[in-house]
Amino acid sequence: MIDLSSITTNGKAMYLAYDHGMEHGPNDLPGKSVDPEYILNLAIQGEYTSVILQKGIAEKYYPPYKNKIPLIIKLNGKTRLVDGEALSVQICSVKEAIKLGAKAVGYTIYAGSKYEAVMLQEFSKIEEKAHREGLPVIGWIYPRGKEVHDENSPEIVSYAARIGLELGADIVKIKYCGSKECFNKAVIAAGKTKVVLSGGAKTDIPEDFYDIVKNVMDADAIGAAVGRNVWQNENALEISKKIKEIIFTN
Ligand code: FBP
Repeated sequence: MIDLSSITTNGKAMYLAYDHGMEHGPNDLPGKSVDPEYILNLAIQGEYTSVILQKGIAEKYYPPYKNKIPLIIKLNGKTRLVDGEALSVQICSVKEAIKLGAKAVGYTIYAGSKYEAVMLQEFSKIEEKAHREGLPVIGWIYPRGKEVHDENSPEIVSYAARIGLELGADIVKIKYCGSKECFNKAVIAAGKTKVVLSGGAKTDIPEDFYDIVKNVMDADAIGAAVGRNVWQNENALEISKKIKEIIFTN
């Protein structure tokens, strides 16, 4: 088993996700959140167990923060400017990620897309290389495609979790399926692969998001990777502290 201690604290994970500039575009980065330095400082002050970046931001902004907050590099990416079935290809190697200071790597698989074979294969190769170096691999498993009618349905979320286990991911990052009970089924389906929540779009009020985090922790997830629900809010630090309290002392 790969050691997860460099990206967890007491076995719990609280990741600040910030790959949205590529995935969604800067419209999703309001106010101060467009500045990577603001995010890195927030990750430190909010005592996240890691920050998730794409390689470009890591290269230009991460060096002064290297010993202050662990880094997870997302190895693939896509923009929202392409129509049709989702394909996210590798844009950073494991070697490059290690050079940039990554303590773990992540990769998104759109299971159900007509291109899923490309992503399954790339993921496997990445995993082999990362594990050889002792680096944990996190699978963002997001079923998406013609046959996936509701990517938040309990069945699909459990399926995503199971894909992570079958592929050998150390951690699987999955969407919320609506309740503690269905999320627990997904955690069970993931077996020895650890599960973190993929935060999702900003909720109307932070309390609704706290309830989601509470439910996933009650469902035996190890934590959450959160982006928009934190830094799209003006009081991002306060929200981070609350999330931390739920993850670590729930
Ligand atoms: P959020 O907490 O903002 O949902 O971030 C999690 C994440 O997986 C990001 O890493 C990624 O950029 C984004 O969601 C992708 O969201 P989607 O493809 O569902 O729009």
